[in-house]
Amino acid sequence: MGVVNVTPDSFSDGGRHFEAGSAIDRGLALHADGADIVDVGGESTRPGAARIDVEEELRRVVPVIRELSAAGVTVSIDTMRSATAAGALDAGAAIVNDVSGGLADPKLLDVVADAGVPYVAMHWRGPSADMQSRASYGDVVAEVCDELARRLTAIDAAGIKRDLVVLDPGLGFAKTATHNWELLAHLDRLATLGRPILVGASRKSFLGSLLADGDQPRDSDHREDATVAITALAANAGAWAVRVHEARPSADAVRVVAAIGAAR
Ligand code: PMM
Repeated sequence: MGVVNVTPDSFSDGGRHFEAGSAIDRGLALHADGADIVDVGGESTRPGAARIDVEEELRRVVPVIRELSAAGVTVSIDTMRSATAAGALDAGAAIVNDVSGGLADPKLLDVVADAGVPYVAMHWRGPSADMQSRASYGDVVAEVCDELARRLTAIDAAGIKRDLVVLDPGLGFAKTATHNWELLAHLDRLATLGRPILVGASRKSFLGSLLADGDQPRDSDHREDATVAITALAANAGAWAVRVHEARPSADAVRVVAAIGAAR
């Protein structure tokens, strides 16, 4: 899954694809580089981010989704809002990627149920503005599994077919670096929920901390090799997809893992 953030302020690619034309070009390039899905988002979820209104979110994503889906790209819409999900599906999006797992806007689950499309439910504890204050766990893997299991119950109740649901541990969302590493080390336990797993580690700040030079975190443009290492390990652990800013290196890593798997 390749990322196109049509935002002025996302932490790693904010501002680079804020004009529809450049966002469309980026989506086409990700697709050509091996992304099976292009994830289009109009609202930044970086820690501390403020919300934008729904009209602005739609204004950002709809033209991009329309062009990419017309060009044959499978598009997911990255949104927490039912109205944005509905507008994006009308414009041709095929998947809804909801970082709130249906918690931010419960009507979003109804939109997904009516459309009968695949749904990515991410682990989330609250809005980005103050989410890091919720990064408190006894056993992070057990609690993320429990909270995702509760989301599955709500998703079932909304009438979304189980076999259309993908789960995501939500790295960096109400999680410290230690929490992220614990979750990556135990993807097998997340898989016991019985659904495919999406991993979104690409360029996140825990990689900047890992690769820091003294107390200077590695900047987000130089976290790609570490991102690809996670792609290989996640693929080897059976992840369904990784959400990444550069498609080619991760697509290559997935092919390496598949070749070794086939030889095994
Ligand atoms: N991370 C971000 C945005 N959307 N969606 C899913 N499913 N999983 C994630 O980990 C995730 C996401 C934030 O990263 P970005 O600012 O680079 O898009």
